[in-house]
Amino acid sequence: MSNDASQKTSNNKFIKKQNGFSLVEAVVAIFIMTVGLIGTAAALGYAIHYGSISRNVTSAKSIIFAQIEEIEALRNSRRLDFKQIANVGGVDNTNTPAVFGGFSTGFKEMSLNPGPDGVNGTDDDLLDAGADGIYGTADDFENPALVRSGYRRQITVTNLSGSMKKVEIRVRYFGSGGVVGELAGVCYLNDESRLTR
Ligand SMILES: [Ca+2]
Repeated sequence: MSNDASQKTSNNKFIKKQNGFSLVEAVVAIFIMTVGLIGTAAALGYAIHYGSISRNVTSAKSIIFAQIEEIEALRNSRRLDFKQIANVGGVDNTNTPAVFGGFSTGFKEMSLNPGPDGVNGTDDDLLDAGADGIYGTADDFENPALVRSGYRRQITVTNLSGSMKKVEIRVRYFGSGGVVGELAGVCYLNDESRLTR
Protein backbone atom coordinates (compact mmCIF):
# COMPACT_ATOMS: atom_id res chain seq x y z
CA MET A 1 0.00 0.00 0.00
CA SER A 2 1.35 3.44 -1.01
CA ASN A 3 1.50 6.38 1.35
CA ASP A 4 -1.36 8.09 -0.53
CA ALA A 5 -3.61 5.07 -0.19
CA SER A 6 -2.82 4.77 3.51
CA GLN A 7 -3.65 8.46 4.04
CA LYS A 8 -7.00 8.04 2.18
CA THR A 9 -8.03 5.09 4.36
CA SER A 10 -7.12 7.01 7.49
CA ASN A 11 -9.20 10.02 6.33
CA ASN A 12 -12.20 7.76 5.63
CA LYS A 13 -11.99 6.31 9.14
CA PHE A 14 -11.78 9.84 10.58
CA ILE A 15 -14.83 11.00 8.58
CA LYS A 16 -16.83 7.92 9.64
CA LYS A 17 -16.09 8.59 13.30
CA GLN A 18 -17.58 12.10 13.08
CA ASN A 19 -20.78 10.97 11.39
CA GLY A 20 -23.52 11.65 14.13
CA PHE A 21 -23.97 10.28 17.67
CA SER A 22 -23.67 6.69 18.65
CA LEU A 23 -26.68 4.91 20.15
CA VAL A 24 -25.07 4.91 23.61
CA GLU A 25 -24.46 8.67 23.42
CA ALA A 26 -28.07 9.30 22.38
CA VAL A 27 -29.41 7.13 25.22
CA VAL A 28 -27.22 8.93 27.76
CA ALA A 29 -28.36 12.32 26.42
CA ILE A 30 -32.04 11.31 26.58
CA PHE A 31 -31.54 9.99 30.12
CA ILE A 32 -29.98 13.28 31.26
CA MET A 33 -32.75 15.30 29.57
CA THR A 34 -35.41 13.09 31.15
CA VAL A 35 -33.95 13.52 34.64
CA GLY A 36 -33.86 17.28 34.07
CA LEU A 37 -37.45 17.39 32.80
CA ILE A 38 -38.72 15.26 35.71
CA GLY A 39 -37.13 17.78 38.09
CA THR A 40 -38.74 20.68 36.24
CA ALA A 41 -42.14 18.96 36.24
CA ALA A 42 -41.87 18.27 39.97
CA ALA A 43 -40.97 21.90 40.64
CA LEU A 44 -43.93 23.08 38.54
CA GLY A 45 -46.22 20.67 40.37
CA TYR A 46 -45.09 22.03 43.75
CA ALA A 47 -45.47 25.62 42.52
CA ILE A 48 -49.06 24.97 41.37
CA HIS A 49 -49.92 23.05 44.56
CA TYR A 50 -48.54 25.68 46.95
CA GLY A 51 -49.87 28.53 44.79
CA SER A 52 -53.34 27.02 45.19
CA ILE A 53 -52.91 26.67 48.99
CA SER A 54 -51.68 30.27 49.20
CA ARG A 55 -54.73 31.53 47.25
CA ASN A 56 -57.08 29.54 49.49
CA VAL A 57 -55.46 30.84 52.69
CA THR A 58 -55.68 34.43 51.40
CA SER A 59 -59.35 33.98 50.47
CA ALA A 60 -60.15 32.30 53.80
CA LYS A 61 -58.51 35.21 55.66
CA SER A 62 -60.54 37.77 53.72
CA ILE A 63 -63.76 35.81 54.43
CA ILE A 64 -62.94 35.80 58.17
CA PHE A 65 -62.08 39.54 58.25
CA ALA A 66 -65.21 40.43 56.26
CA GLN A 67 -67.49 38.47 58.61
CA ILE A 68 -65.90 39.94 61.75
CA GLU A 69 -66.16 43.48 60.33
CA GLU A 70 -69.79 42.89 59.38
CA ILE A 71 -70.67 41.77 62.92
CA GLU A 72 -68.84 44.82 64.35
CA ALA A 73 -70.75 47.07 61.94
CA LEU A 74 -74.08 45.46 62.96
CA ARG A 75 -73.25 46.35 66.57
CA ASN A 76 -71.84 49.84 65.84
CA SER A 77 -74.78 50.90 63.69
CA ARG A 78 -77.31 49.46 66.18
CA ARG A 79 -78.73 47.47 63.28
CA LEU A 80 -78.73 44.63 65.84
CA ASP A 81 -78.85 44.96 69.60
CA PHE A 82 -75.78 43.56 71.34
CA LYS A 83 -77.95 40.83 72.89
CA GLN A 84 -79.15 39.82 69.40
CA ILE A 85 -75.64 38.95 68.18
CA ALA A 86 -75.85 35.20 68.75
CA ASN A 87 -76.28 31.87 67.00
CA VAL A 88 -79.67 30.39 66.13
CA GLY A 89 -81.51 29.57 69.38
CA GLY A 90 -79.50 32.02 71.47
CA VAL A 91 -80.90 35.35 70.23
CA ASP A 92 -82.66 37.62 72.69
CA ASN A 93 -85.20 39.64 70.68
CA THR A 94 -86.98 41.27 73.63
CA ASN A 95 -87.66 45.00 73.12
CA THR A 96 -85.67 45.16 69.87
CA PRO A 97 -86.72 47.11 66.76
CA ALA A 98 -86.50 44.02 64.52
CA VAL A 99 -86.45 40.27 65.09
CA PHE A 100 -83.20 38.50 64.16
CA GLY A 101 -83.00 34.73 63.66
CA GLY A 102 -79.32 34.39 64.61
CA PHE A 103 -76.20 33.17 62.85
CA SER A 104 -76.25 29.65 61.43
CA THR A 105 -74.70 26.87 63.49
CA GLY A 106 -72.09 24.49 62.07
CA PHE A 107 -70.22 24.73 58.77
CA LYS A 108 -72.52 26.15 56.10
CA GLU A 109 -72.27 26.88 52.39
CA MET A 110 -71.38 30.50 51.72
CA SER A 111 -73.70 32.64 49.63
CA LEU A 112 -73.03 35.54 47.30
CA ASN A 113 -76.05 37.31 48.87
CA PRO A 114 -77.04 37.99 52.48
CA GLY A 115 -80.69 37.02 51.82
CA PRO A 116 -83.85 38.79 53.09
CA ASP A 117 -82.46 39.61 56.58
CA GLY A 118 -79.52 41.48 55.01
CA VAL A 119 -77.03 39.69 57.26
CA ASN A 120 -74.40 37.24 55.98
CA GLY A 121 -73.99 33.92 57.77
CA THR A 122 -77.66 33.22 58.52
CA ASP A 123 -79.98 30.44 57.37
CA ASP A 124 -81.70 32.57 54.70
CA ASP A 125 -78.53 33.48 52.76
CA LEU A 126 -79.28 31.18 49.81
CA LEU A 127 -82.88 32.39 49.46
CA ASP A 128 -83.58 34.02 46.09
CA ALA A 129 -86.37 36.61 45.80
CA GLY A 130 -87.61 34.93 42.59
CA ALA A 131 -88.97 36.54 39.42
CA ASP A 132 -90.77 39.38 41.24
CA GLY A 133 -87.58 40.41 43.05
CA ILE A 134 -89.47 40.67 46.35
CA TYR A 135 -88.68 38.52 49.40
CA GLY A 136 -91.57 36.92 51.22
CA THR A 137 -93.68 36.12 48.15
CA ALA A 138 -94.64 32.70 46.80
CA ASP A 139 -91.90 32.55 44.15
CA ASP A 140 -89.00 32.71 46.65
CA PHE A 141 -86.69 29.72 46.37
CA GLU A 142 -83.32 28.41 47.58
CA ASN A 143 -80.92 29.12 44.74
CA PRO A 144 -77.87 26.81 44.53
CA ALA A 145 -76.34 29.23 41.98
CA LEU A 146 -75.75 31.64 44.89
CA VAL A 147 -73.33 29.20 46.57
CA ARG A 148 -69.74 30.42 46.71
CA SER A 149 -68.12 27.07 45.99
CA GLY A 150 -64.84 25.90 47.50
CA TYR A 151 -65.45 27.34 50.98
CA ARG A 152 -67.58 26.65 54.03
CA ARG A 153 -67.90 28.97 57.00
CA GLN A 154 -68.82 28.51 60.65
CA ILE A 155 -69.74 31.37 62.99
CA THR A 156 -69.72 30.68 66.73
CA VAL A 157 -70.80 33.38 69.17
CA THR A 158 -70.15 32.72 72.86
CA ASN A 159 -71.33 34.96 75.71
CA LEU A 160 -68.38 35.53 78.04
CA SER A 161 -70.30 37.98 80.22
CA GLY A 162 -73.28 40.30 79.88
CA SER A 163 -71.13 42.81 78.02
CA MET A 164 -68.54 40.65 76.25
CA LYS A 165 -68.91 38.10 73.46
CA LYS A 166 -66.36 35.90 71.73
CA VAL A 167 -66.91 35.57 67.99
CA GLU A 168 -65.06 32.75 66.26
CA ILE A 169 -65.10 32.41 62.47
CA ARG A 170 -63.78 29.21 60.88
CA VAL A 171 -63.38 28.71 57.15
CA ARG A 172 -62.75 25.38 55.45
CA TYR A 173 -61.32 25.34 51.94
CA PHE A 174 -60.56 22.71 49.37
CA GLY A 175 -56.98 22.31 48.10
CA SER A 176 -55.89 21.04 44.68
CA GLY A 177 -55.70 17.45 45.97
CA GLY A 178 -59.16 17.69 47.52
CA VAL A 179 -57.61 18.11 50.97
CA VAL A 180 -59.64 20.32 53.27
CA GLY A 181 -57.74 23.06 55.09
CA GLU A 182 -59.18 25.13 57.90
CA LEU A 183 -58.43 28.64 59.13
CA ALA A 184 -59.88 30.28 62.25
CA GLY A 185 -60.16 33.88 63.39
CA VAL A 186 -61.39 35.11 66.78
CA CYS A 187 -62.50 38.53 67.92
CA TYR A 188 -63.93 39.81 71.19
CA LEU A 189 -66.91 42.10 71.03
CA ASN A 190 -68.09 44.41 73.81
CA ASP A 191 -71.44 46.19 73.90
CA GLU A 192 -70.08 49.64 73.17
CA SER A 193 -70.93 51.24 69.87
CA ARG A 194 -68.10 53.45 68.54
CA LEU A 195 -70.35 55.34 66.15
CA THR A 196 -72.74 56.57 68.83
CA ARG A 197 -70.18 57.66 71.41
CA1 LIG B 1 -78.96 36.26 55.73
